[in-house]
Amino acid sequence: MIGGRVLIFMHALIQKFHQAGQGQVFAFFDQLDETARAQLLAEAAEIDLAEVRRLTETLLGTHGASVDLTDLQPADYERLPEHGGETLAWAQAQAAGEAALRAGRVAAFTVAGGQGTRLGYDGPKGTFPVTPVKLKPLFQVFAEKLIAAGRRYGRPLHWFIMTSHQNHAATEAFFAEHGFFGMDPAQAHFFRQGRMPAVDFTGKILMESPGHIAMSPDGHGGSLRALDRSGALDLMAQEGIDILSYFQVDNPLVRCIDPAFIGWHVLRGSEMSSKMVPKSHAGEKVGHFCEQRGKLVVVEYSDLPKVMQEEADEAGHLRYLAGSIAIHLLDRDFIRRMARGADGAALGFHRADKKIPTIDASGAPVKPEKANGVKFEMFVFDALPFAKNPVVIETARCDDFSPVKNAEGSDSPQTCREDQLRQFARWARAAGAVMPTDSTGLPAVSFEVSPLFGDDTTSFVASWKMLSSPPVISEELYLSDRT
Ligand code: UD2
Repeated sequence: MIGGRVLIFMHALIQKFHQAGQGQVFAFFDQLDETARAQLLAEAAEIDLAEVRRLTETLLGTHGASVDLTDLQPADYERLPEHGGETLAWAQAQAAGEAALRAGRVAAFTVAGGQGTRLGYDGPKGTFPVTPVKLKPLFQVFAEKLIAAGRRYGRPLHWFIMTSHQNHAATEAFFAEHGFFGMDPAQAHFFRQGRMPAVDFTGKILMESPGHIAMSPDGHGGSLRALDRSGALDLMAQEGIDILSYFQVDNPLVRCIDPAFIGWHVLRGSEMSSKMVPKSHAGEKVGHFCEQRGKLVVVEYSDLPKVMQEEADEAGHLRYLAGSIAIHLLDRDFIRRMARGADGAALGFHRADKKIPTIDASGAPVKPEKANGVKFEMFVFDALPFAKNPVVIETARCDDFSPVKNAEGSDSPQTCREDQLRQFARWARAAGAVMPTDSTGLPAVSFEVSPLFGDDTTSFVASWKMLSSPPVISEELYLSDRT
């Protein structure tokens, strides 16, 4: 039985869609059973029709050429000491970051709502087995890094994980099945990101089936709204946490908690900070840190013309060298401001033309062979121009970035496995172990180090020295938790 209030809500909602010229969403409503009707109404209620209209008006006419490239300059960044940065400033940053961590001001945040289509892996990407010996899933690598950081600074870290509608239940179940990888379950917080409807090229909302709207995740930029809506920001406030360490689910090398980075952010009074690596080649598929009329912006590789990507200075160095590897720090109050669009500070949407499975006028499924519509996504780095005192620091690629994106070739499970092996080999050599490698630093043996044994050179060497008889690394070896 449908109650009177529900009926009024239902009619009002359907009428709003008709008035907005989106009546097709309910074309098959009368043929649906009660459960399916309720589901469709719930999906429709998620949609902000005014937002869809605005996006249709602003983005659909332009065929995606909406990125403003005028007055772009390469952005400045803090160089590592080995590339000319000031050793003292880095040491001060390290100390300030450690103090913030000891004071419990920092939490970790992973965006894990993407669909991992390029990898061709069925399941939440964070469950992908990634390490060279133990085949630990990505989520376990991050969990252990966070436990290690919690022990080091005497403050267990909270970890926020953004999922999508599609992978939320599977992600939560995976953590439960694996005992949260040793983390206190009370420290791990999962929430779903928002969704946006896909539209055809005239702005009509597409249906995936007669009872379902074609909805898709609203991009990692949707994380700012989702952090607010889910109560994550309130929890941070309660716990005295004001800085969020943001990273992507696809990168097991990331230093989830990096004291020097945190220190730069704190000492500069920055509201949002980012890490860069010098691009490996002109066309590397990363964003470009640029300055535009006094603001820091990131221009995605697909939006920066090839001539600019390849532009070099007199010495032959790439001008647009600073690649964004999607590692950021964000202040809690800044996230809230962006999420609520306070003072006009709000993320814009990008359009992506896609083949979107839909239905025809009779309700029969249509599998398009070319792009038939548009998905709308927000990007988190678009928050940078709104941030006060944003700072970009350089990081060593080999210690922070080796993502798993493609099934084969670059950024694949194999390149990532090899980069992990090289890192473990560097640490072992720094501790004095004999470790034969090839000219790229790749060891001949399979060797894996638990983050609980060591997660950087200093912690590895300290643990190694405490071993009563350090092993000879001549065959497959796994160094587990020292405690
Ligand atoms: C991203 C950056 C690129 C570079 C690169 C580094 C964009 C547009 N580009 O490229 O500049 O920094 O990463 O690896 O971001 N995600 C969600 N919800 C969504 C969409 C994505 O949580 O709706 C997550 C996803 O799970 C992943 C991350 O965001 O952790 C990156 O997503 P991607 O794989 O689409 O980004 P990519 O590789 O195109």
